[in-house]
Amino acid sequence: MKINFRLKAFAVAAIATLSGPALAAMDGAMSGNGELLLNMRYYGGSSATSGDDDISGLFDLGFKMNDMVAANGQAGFSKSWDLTSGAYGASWNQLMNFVGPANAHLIRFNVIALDTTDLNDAGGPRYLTTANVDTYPKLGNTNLKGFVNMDKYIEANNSRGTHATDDNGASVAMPTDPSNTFFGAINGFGQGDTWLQKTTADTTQPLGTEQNFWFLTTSSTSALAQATKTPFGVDLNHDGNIGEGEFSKFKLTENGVLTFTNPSVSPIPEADTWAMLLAGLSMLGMIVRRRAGV
Ligand SMILES: [Ca+2]
Ligand SMILES: [Ca+2]
Ligand SMILES: [Ca+2]
Repeated sequence: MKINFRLKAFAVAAIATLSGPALAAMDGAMSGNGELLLNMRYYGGSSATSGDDDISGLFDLGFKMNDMVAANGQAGFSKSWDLTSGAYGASWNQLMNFVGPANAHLIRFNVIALDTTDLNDAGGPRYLTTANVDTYPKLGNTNLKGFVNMDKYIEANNSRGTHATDDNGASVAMPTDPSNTFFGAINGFGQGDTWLQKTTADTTQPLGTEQNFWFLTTSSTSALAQATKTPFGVDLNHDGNIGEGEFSKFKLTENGVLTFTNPSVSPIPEADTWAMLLAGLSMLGMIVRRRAGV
């Protein structure tokens, strides 16, 4: 499939060259290696799309899916983003001022990355998403392939806000903005929280929440089989699973700081390490005693 992928990448590059300088700064699903994208959304009142009290924001984090996947399992790996300045600042301020301090705790966020190339191959389509569950709920390969329409939201936003002028920019949208730009009505129906009702888990949480992060891909070409769902984390106790205290975390604060953190190895030796140390010491003692002829 490597050759196939290269051909596809070449075709994409050729098209971009033909159509002049590309404004698109967010790498979406067709890039084969999408960037991490932060979504924020606030729905006022009882409707996500009416009342003129709804807003969403989309921030291009400028970090690629493949780099993120490579960092999975690396103890102590972390990254952080300041959303209050540079190409992000205007969108951050617009969204926070619109919502107001009293309702800031109702803003929800998720982080995603998309790759839909080789859609019909096992392990072809790949997605990263926050989902604050320790065990991912049932998710079939068919549902996962349905994530494909999430890319319409990225395409629709790629010429808006500072995405148009900066490698890693930001934009905000309201229900009155062009179709698909608003997180609450992507592709004209449903909402972004559950990726058009396909993720089977809620991928957004309120600001301040430490969210788990997941790598999702198709397990096989069987439509009915369960998708492969891999949590980001570090297997600190080497039991082959990511359990309590071992999950990587995405967190966005009301101050505009987004962090991703892998758990790090504890500097304090664990019980079995102490036991080994003691065993070593007592063995040394025996050797010393034997040499001394005690
Ligand atoms: Ca509303
Ligand atoms: Ca970018
Ligand atoms: Ca473990």
